[in-house]
Amino acid sequence: MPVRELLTQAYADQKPGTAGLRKKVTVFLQPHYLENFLQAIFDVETSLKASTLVIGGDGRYHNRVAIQTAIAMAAGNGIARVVVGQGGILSTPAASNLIRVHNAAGGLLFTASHNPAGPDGDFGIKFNIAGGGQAPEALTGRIYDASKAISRYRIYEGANVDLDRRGSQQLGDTLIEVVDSVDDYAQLQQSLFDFDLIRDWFKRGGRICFDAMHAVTGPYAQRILIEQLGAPAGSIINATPLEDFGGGHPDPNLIYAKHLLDLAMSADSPDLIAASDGDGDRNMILGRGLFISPGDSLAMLAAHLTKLPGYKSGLKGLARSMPTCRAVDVVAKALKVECFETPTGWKFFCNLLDADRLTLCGEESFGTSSSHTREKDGLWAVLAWLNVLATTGLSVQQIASAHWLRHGRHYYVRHDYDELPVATANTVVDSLRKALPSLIGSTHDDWTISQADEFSYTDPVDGSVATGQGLRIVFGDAARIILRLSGTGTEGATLRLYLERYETAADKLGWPTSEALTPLARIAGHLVRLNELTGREGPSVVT
Ligand code: G16
Repeated sequence: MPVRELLTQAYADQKPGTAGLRKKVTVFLQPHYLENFLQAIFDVETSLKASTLVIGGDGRYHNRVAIQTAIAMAAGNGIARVVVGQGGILSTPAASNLIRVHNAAGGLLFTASHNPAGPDGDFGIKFNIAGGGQAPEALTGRIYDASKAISRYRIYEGANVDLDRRGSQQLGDTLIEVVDSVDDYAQLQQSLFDFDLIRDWFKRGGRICFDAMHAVTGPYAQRILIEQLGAPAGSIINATPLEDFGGGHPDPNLIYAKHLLDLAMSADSPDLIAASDGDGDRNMILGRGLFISPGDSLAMLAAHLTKLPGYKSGLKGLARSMPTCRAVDVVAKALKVECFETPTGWKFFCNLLDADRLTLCGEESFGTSSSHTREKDGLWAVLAWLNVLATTGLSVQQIASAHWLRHGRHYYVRHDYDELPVATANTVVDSLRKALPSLIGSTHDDWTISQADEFSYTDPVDGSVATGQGLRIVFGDAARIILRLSGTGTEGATLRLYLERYETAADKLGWPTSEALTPLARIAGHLVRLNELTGREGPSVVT
């Protein structure tokens, strides 16, 4: 019998973080490490057996090997049907969409998102559920518990599926279908945006530079931007997906994609400059002469969204994660639609999307998406901006200036302290948590602290409660300082400090962001004492 049950011993460190299990490749190379975690998923999510499972990854080092293992284990566990992206490639939003298109019971996504790849880089697994969203915490908790108790796993021995040939193959009782990685995703985007109008915009000389960062979005951008929308051939850079992402860090922000900021500031800047990350769910947006922060991008898209074909019927609601700046709240108020503040992690939006209470949502970590899928969607955001430019006939700069004049401007920055000893990170959080009650009512410069607490969230749909979701110091509408522990690092602990300042007066809308936030950074220095308690001179990364 090719299906065998093999004995194994559990690993204790398979607790999924904000977006699945992320570890160094070397950790995943330990004997049975991947198999144990996959078996925990198959043991817990029994609905997979009679149904379809979608499998794909962002093409990073170890992707193909892991996908062969996952297919062999799906066959070993009697899954009825597996749909896998050709070459093992599926961007995260494309995989979420495929789960929906095929009415699958779930999907296995092999990615460590924006983290570097290669033999010394990172690897990861995300389990998405029926409907396409990330597994909720209760489920990942059960998978983690099962992973600690594993003593055997089931695998179809000797399987070697041809991942490059589209079509069906049989593995025991399991049907394996290799599908085009882009088709369904491109079709979905076409149903949401005015492709004719965008094509005309390119014909009239509109220019884009999209950086695929040698990661998964290359083939998606090539098909949609070049082949379907007629953007000039040179509009995509770093378009070829590479196993090590070309040695780069496919995290589109002002540090790792500084060349895009330089391009935006140059005399030859295209109208729209954009990038996506390793697995295609993040986006970065720049216009001629300016960077649009993720929170601003969310707010500006919210203000224009109903002009786009897929959203003409109106907005059900808007949402942002707690540390994301409150620009979208101002738009929601003006549009008289509900605005939700959720913990960090896309899964928190999914319940609201499934309950039809949300149309658009986003996070400060360069994630934006809508009700069309259950993951953040990098190329979707780029297409939405293109469609807004084509529909309004305005430039990014004009859209931003008019937006700030009408709604005010939220200056925003994030300071990351990476790879801290876990105990040090906990000391910083614990000492601020203790100090919070005494801060309420105190005044710093011209700002008075109106609220200081630890964010917890009661899901409006199912009533579940998420506690310990970040510490916040709120100065009314004027400013916020937020501190939270990242859930996606693979080494030590990462602390994130977020600074937000709101201005409405016309003469205060054009400051450089770093200048606008200098006083708040000084106040955060006193209150949070990050440098003092970590012994660092400053953050590792400022975005
Ligand atoms: C993941 C999650 C996002 C989250 C981000 C950052 O994104 O899907 O919801 O905002 O991590 O999380 P943290 O601040 O905890 O590191 P991705 O793109 O890494 O999958």
